Amino acid sequence: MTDVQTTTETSDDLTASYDAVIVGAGFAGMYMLHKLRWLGFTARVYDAAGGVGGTWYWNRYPGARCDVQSLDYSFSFDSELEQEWEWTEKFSTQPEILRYANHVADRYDLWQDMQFNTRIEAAHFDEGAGRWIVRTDQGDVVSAQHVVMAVGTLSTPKLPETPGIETYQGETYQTQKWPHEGVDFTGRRVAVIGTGSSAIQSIPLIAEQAAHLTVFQRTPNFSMPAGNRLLDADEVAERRADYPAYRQMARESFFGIPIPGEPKMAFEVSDDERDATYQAGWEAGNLVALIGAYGDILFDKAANDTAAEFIRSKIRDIVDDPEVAEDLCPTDYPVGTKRPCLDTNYYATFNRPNVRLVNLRKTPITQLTPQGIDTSEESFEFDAIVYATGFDAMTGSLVAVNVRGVGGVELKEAWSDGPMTYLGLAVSGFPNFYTVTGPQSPSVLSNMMVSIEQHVDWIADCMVYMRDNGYSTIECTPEDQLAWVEHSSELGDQTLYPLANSWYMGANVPGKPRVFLPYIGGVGPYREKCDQVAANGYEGFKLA
Ligand code: N01
Repeated sequence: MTDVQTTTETSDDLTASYDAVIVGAGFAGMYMLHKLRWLGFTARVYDAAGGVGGTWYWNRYPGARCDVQSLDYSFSFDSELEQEWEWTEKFSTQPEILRYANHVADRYDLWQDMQFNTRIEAAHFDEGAGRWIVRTDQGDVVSAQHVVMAVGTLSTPKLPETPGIETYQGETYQTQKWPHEGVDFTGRRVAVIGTGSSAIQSIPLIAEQAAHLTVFQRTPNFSMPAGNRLLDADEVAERRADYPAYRQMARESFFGIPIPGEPKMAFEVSDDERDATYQAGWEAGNLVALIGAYGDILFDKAANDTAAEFIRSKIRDIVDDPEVAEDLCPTDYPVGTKRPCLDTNYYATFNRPNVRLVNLRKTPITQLTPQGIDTSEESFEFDAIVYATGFDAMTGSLVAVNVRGVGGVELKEAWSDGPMTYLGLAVSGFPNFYTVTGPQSPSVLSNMMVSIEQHVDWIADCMVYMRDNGYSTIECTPEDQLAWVEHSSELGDQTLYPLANSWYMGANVPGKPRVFLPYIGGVGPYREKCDQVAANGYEGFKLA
């Protein structure tokens, strides 16, 4: 393979030329392609996967489903699409979402401009031409005026750094790259490492199949029942009739999911009223029902404690063995500051005789062996190990590409102390380069569909503005970028998020700078800011 660090392609190597190269064929890349083509631009999408869907292409583990409700987690850009697609469950399964992604690709005839099994290795900005030269691992070298990174926020899987990991001889699986044909754990002794969203969804189903399941938990998570069910025809009809107004509320909301009314503060109400609100939130099966129940839960530790204690009391009610229940209770970070989870029978699974919880805070893993896993107290043997150990979130897939901007500066170097963006959309020194749902945008703190559509629309409008006004490059200024990064970080510091060792803080990847990665100003206000920037002739950008 060519050394991506040193190669600089010339225009003689080019195999094609586009207005835009789009990296990633998930929902962001698909909509970007559709929108740009509709506006008369040429564009090509590349994806390392064998098909569309992004995260929903890869994460096929048992129980994988979206924990934003189907009627919210779908495109709003075309009312016909919105009206014709039939979601079957409150929370869609991964296969159903993947069918939807394929339907979108068919419906808008996206396939002809998408190239799969192709990884973008490098993108270098040619200052003389004012264009990007993009190279794939399949030998394509293409030129593009714009590069749109639609790479996803949770798409670079992360394995543990455990000694001996390569010596284990049994079967290994990663939730983030699950085999397409599925896995049959019947009769097998299985380990799951990790207790984040992916583990919490898959553990109950693996437990039903396996002869024995051992769950290795480093940090317990707050999870609430999903209350999944089939959608009923009346509620679907009602939503369809009201979709335009509902979508508008979502766009103006804090999380990209409408929550009716202005929340009170937790201590403005009596203990009984608060408990009743939390109980209703627990039964609602809605990711933000509890953390959004009061306006101060993500900002005030005492308020947060009331919600956290409510969930801990539920865990203690559900789990029979008091010691296991205590091990499952998160105590060292505020609820909501690690991504909360929705589950189906997660805590109850630990009442099964074939399931054991190993608390790694008490007995850490010391090594993997050819047969299994050693902790400080015990040696375990397994037929299969499932790694549900997460991702190098938000920046991992952006810096994995050898992106070089003005002066040959590499994105990875520019971000060595943490990502620097303007609006989570653009990076100083990297003209005509856009990050869909990038760091310092609401992104992972929002309904991704709402944020994806907002970014794609903004980028497309920007490209039209450039075309109409005869500009060939756009680049944010370092001053405006710094001001945005500082603003984003100041907002983050006003919340409880920095108190957790979460992937939101980059804390799950050794050596990654500890900074709060998403923007917590809310989807609605953030959109207003982006619109204002555009309305003011792309304030904060240099156009040339
Ligand atoms: O990953 P995670 P995920 N030894 O990072 C543990 C989205 N998502 O794939 O917390 C032992 O949450 C780690 O422990 P700790 C969603 O945004 C959405 O589950 O670092 N354990 C943690 O328990 C989610 O947040 C959906 O101490 C180790 C786990 O592995 C995000 O994706 C479904 C370890 C990783 O949890 C990521 O979720 C699934 C080690 N060396 C995912 N290293 C839905 O919409 C890591 N861990 C439903």
